[in-house]
Amino acid sequence: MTIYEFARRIILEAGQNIKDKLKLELTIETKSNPNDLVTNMDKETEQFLADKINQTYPDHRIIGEEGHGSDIDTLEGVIWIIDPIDGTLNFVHQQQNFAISIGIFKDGEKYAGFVYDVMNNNLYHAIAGKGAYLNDRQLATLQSTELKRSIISMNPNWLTKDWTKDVYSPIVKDARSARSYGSAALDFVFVATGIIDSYITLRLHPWDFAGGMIIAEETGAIVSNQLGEKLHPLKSNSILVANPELHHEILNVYLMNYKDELENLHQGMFSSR
Ligand code: 2AM
Ligand code: CA
Ligand code: CA
Ligand code: CA
Repeated sequence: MTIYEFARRIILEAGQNIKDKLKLELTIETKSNPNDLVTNMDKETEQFLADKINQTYPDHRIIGEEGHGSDIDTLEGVIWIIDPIDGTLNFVHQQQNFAISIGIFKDGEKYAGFVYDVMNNNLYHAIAGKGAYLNDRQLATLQSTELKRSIISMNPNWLTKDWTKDVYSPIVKDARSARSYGSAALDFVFVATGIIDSYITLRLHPWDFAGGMIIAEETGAIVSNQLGEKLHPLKSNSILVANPELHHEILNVYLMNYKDELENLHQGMFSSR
């Protein structure tokens, strides 16, 4: 079995575990603020995946949102970057619209990405260089779109803060429409399938973007930070993902008007993971 086949098997098992336990009562704790939640399912799912990986590949390394690999700062060998539940608020409030995300890197190179929309039984997956799939269907290369004919995804919170509303409201204003799904991993794969044309957000961690980035890039999406720079698999960053023409338009016609402000923001926000 390849690492890809193994990953596909355990992410489906992890999703089944979540479905099996959905009726049980959750233990919910807060993290950085009262709206930043973590449940026992987040922790149990990360531990389930880590145990499986450790049993089969003891030399692989694991980074997860809920605590695995917080000391990892180099890229050699095989690294699994895991978000056990992306969209925890959706999980708690809706019991849907969340995903398990896994990105696998070999010596710093993309190897495979998985985003599993558990409640819809939709597994988005890709091996780098071999195309992206939704279940058994290969995803088409993205068509170019202009902003005025595009649907973008953005958390409306960015439009409520004095220091970000000037940057982002012109983009929302000029787009055909905007959406907010509450799961970064799903936003990436929605760009990959063409459900949305761009996803724009100011702060993601490696586990939020690792799997989705690998899938989206296989459909021709451009994934960068909001200064147009490549993402590092171990570093938090801002995100701009879109088809190539739209990525160029949003970056150059909109974000670069706020280049100095965005540069200052990045210097302040991303000194650590
Ligand atoms: P999570 O559900 O795994 O925490 C929701 O707006 C999206 O942003 C989700 O993908 C969520 O991931 C992520 N997110 C939520 N809170 C965050 C925070 N404090 N910092 C960075 N990403 C966050
Ligand atoms: Ca979280
Ligand atoms: Ca996440
Ligand atoms: Ca999470």
